[in-house]
Amino acid sequence: MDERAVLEELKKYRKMDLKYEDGAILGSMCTKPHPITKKISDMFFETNLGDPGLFRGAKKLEDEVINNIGKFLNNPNPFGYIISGGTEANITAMRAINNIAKTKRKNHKTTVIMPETAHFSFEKAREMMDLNLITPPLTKYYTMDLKYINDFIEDRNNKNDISVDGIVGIAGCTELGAIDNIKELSKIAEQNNIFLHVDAAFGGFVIPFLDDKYKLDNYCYEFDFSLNGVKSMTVDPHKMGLAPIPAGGILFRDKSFKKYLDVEAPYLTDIHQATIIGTRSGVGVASTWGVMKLFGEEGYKNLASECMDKTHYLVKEAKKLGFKPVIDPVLNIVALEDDNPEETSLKLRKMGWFISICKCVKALRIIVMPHVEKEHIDKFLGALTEVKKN
Ligand code: EBR
Repeated sequence: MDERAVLEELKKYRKMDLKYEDGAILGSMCTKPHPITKKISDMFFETNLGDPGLFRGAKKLEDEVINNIGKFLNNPNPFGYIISGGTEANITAMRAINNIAKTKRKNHKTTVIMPETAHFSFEKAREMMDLNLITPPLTKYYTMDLKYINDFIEDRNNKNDISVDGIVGIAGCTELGAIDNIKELSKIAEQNNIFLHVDAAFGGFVIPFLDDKYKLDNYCYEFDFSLNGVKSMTVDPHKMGLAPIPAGGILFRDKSFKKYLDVEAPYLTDIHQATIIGTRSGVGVASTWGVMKLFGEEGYKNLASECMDKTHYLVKEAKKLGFKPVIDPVLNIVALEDDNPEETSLKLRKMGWFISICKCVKALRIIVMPHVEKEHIDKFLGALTEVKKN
């Protein structure tokens, strides 16, 4: 095939894809990347951070991006990487917890407490590392029950039983946007010398920029490295950071955690490699750097406010039509109660609307990403009303 024919053929496939700007994608945490990232992707498309000595500029950018993200997460001295996504970031944190646990005790199954609302990437980590996952009950706000955790740890300590190695708190859970009480989890983690990982894959680029007027009394919005117990955090530029895929982020409190991730990599320019993925593109790094410089704090604040305003609009209009949100919106995620979410979402899909459903509660889930406009919300609610009538 000649070049023109190849491109023409590819266009046919691309046409089959949904487009964010059409507003039918209502269940995704990704969105249309900022336009500047097209030019940046072009500039960095052949870079490979798997061998950083060859791409020193891209590597320097990665260090700068990690520092820049660290700044808005109150960590002046972070260590980390821009990797393939939140899945890899969470598995990386579990690797660190598992390897730290192994230095302390042999023949011990690494035990990690995390909520039922945790993303399924932790299930992959459990399977890979044979972790023992403990899931405390949820409060009515869909956060982890702190009393259960305290009692569980105390009970283990009293019995001199296998101790807890890690706790995972979620800052913006996938299904509902709820934020665990990271401040209290941090205290528990510090008191008991437990590693606390925060999954802020979604919330990491929202919560720091959230105006106080959107904050609810029932949640604690402190979630970052200013809390001493927090040792690592997932924060994804390819979600609310407007970077193109792949750009997930993993940050550790400092470089002392690197040794728990490093494997020897004798044939590379750097003789150790800490990331799970070997060969990895520098596009996400450079794009994240670019959007963050262009947008600045002000830009992300405006973005968070716009999404939250549209979220409240959706809830208000949905209520008028008789739909009930599971919780008041904590972030730009809405879950509407539904007696048969599987069936409703399938019917909506047939009408061209792509929402998702919750697992922890019977509900339809809508993520009000930057590409979702009020006119899309109106049309969607019209379609939902029609589906529920029939
Ligand atoms: C949702 C990702 C998603 C994206 C879903 C697009 C549907 C789409 N969530 O069409 C948390 C709190 C998440 C999450 C993904 C991940 C994994 C980790 N933590 O590997 O980048 O909500 O998909 O992130 P990933």
